[in-house]
Amino acid sequence: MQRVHVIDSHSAGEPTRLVMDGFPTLAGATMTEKRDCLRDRHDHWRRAVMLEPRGHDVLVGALYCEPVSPDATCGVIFFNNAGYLGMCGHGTIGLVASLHHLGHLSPGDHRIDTPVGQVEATLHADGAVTVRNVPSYRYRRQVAVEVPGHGMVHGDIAWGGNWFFLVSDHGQRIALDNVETLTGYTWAIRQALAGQGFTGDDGGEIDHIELFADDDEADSRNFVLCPGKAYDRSPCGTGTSAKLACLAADGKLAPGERWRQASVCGGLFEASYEWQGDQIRPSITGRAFMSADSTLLIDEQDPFAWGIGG
Ligand code: PYC
Repeated sequence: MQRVHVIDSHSAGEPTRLVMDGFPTLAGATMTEKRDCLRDRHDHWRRAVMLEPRGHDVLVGALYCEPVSPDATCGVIFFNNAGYLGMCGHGTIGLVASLHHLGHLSPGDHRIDTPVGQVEATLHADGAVTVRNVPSYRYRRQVAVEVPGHGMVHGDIAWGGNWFFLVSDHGQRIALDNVETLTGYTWAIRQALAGQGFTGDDGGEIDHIELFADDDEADSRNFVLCPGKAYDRSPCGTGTSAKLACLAADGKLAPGERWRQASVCGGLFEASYEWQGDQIRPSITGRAFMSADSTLLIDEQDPFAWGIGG
């Protein structure tokens, strides 16, 4: 029997499963090498904790790692039902709150190594967490994509730790009772982007699609489709970073000015940015709540020990 110690939490409704112990030791001197080792040699461990019968499509996994930088508190590798994420904002908030819950981390500033660079996280005295994300930027503005069944859709391509396609002029109703339609619409956009050869400037797949609408209480409400076809219950930390990069590039939000991003579920992240050269450093603040401290059991006799599908 294999045992995996996990802490489950959610940040503005989006779940994070933090793997503390039980995964194989990963080879590599950088977080990218460690992520590649997990993906190429041990991916069945991701599937075991993310997929049914132990996991589900909405869950994001965070593997707690030793840091690779001398000044970092820890490292982390994020993944989901479909594969690996570069960074994850809600997941970093969950990671920090979970480590605090375990007594591994105190309020204050911490550096965390990820495969796409080091981020900074501040655990505040009231339990809120601010993540100072990796440098973010808009790559292309108002790209036109022909989406079968929907006609021409225009959106920005931006990096916030993952690649996003951000659409404001979509004519869709962003509401919880409309998520099936929104999922179909954004999935069609994602397939059209891939089919027509649109990528990030590093050739990376644009695997997050983000729709925006006005909101009565926040500056904006979003719907974010994640790579495995689940939608983000939170406002999405990396998606909010991509949004800030577009707002900054358009001169619509000043450095230090607050942006309140609501999700389709009504959860909220507060954000702001500072310039770093021609890119921005976004800061995203939110809270996570603990939902379980468990030991997952993986029985080699179980035909579904390593997950269903994936
Ligand atoms: O918060 O960055 C985020 C995120 C990415 C995918 C799901 N949540």
